[in-house]
Amino acid sequence: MADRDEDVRFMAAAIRLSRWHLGQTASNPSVGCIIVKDGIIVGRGVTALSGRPHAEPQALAEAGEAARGATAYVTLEPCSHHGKTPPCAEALIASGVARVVVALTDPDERVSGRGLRMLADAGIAVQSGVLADEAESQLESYLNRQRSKRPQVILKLAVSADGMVGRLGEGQVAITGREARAQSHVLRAESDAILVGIGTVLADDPELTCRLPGMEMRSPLRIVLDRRLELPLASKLVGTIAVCHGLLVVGGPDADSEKKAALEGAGAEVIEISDDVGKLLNILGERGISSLIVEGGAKTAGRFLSEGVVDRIALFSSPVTVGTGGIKSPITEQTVPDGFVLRRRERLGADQMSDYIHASKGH
Ligand code: AOF
Ligand code: ZN
Repeated sequence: MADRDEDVRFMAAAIRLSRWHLGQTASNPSVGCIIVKDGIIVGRGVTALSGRPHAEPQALAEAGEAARGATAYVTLEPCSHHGKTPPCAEALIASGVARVVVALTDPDERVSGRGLRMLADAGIAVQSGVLADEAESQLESYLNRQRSKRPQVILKLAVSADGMVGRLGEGQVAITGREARAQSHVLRAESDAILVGIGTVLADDPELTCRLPGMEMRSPLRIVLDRRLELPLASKLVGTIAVCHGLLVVGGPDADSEKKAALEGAGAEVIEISDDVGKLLNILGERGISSLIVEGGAKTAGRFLSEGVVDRIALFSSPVTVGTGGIKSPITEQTVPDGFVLRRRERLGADQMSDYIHASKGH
């Protein structure tokens, strides 16, 4: 018997479970699946690291025979295509589950409704749309890529009380505190890629990894816009290639071949494209990158904003004052561009984080 409260409760649990691998499953979305028999969870699965196996076969394996007659809660429609693994809809049918509850249909053109139809044709009771809004915000970067073929671009800025992002010639200036830093590392852990301009690398020598205790392996793909391939081999970005998810250096078409060979020798991937943000986003979308943090500096941030490709802004504001020699932020809380709507504001120690989504790109 379908019980609306129970459906909402277990779907909420499946959505919480799916968050665990957010940012770790490209090009796949991180999906959660829970199998429930007589009100008890008998199986749980979340899309595995790197995207396979999918959530459902893992939850079914845990449930074993208990899946017979049970209800499966899945945050995204089970797939119907023979990809690198057999269709999850088939696995659900074979397991003998009586009912499948889904939050969202899968916009992937290989699926889009076929998974639900396969289940219904096999005599399984199917319901979709349970906690759809919550699942949509959990899967928003994947949905964004399915729609635009590009990653969701998240501009992350830490701005001082006097509207600065740093100070000229001083390397990294502490603008936000410990809590805000931890939050920005959670954002890194949950995103597929992170990008900076070469100016920031030369000034700050950032690592761009996730350094939360126990989550060090969750660093995103790091990307540097570096037209002339000036990235030093002694930089932290190059020095950490072996322990991270890689480093992509985006050079211009006339980049020096010796510098390219040296970077490749150090383990970086170098691509050469014309100075075109849109083109880079298309390439990242094709590679299955669903979320990209743009983390600096002011010039790169300004560029992504003026090209109109920013989908989301994570704006950290601090009470610290930078004063003379400050590098001006392209935006502050007072000058967020038209079209962005605030969807969350959080106090983090002495700082504040505002999460803005572009009205035309949100859900
Ligand atoms: C599911 N369960 O846990 C996930 C699904 O390349 P493949 O074969 O792994 O297929 C990728 C597609 O599978 C992806 O675009 C999306 O449509 C779906 N993801 N489906 O049934 C899952 N992660
Ligand atoms: Zn599947």
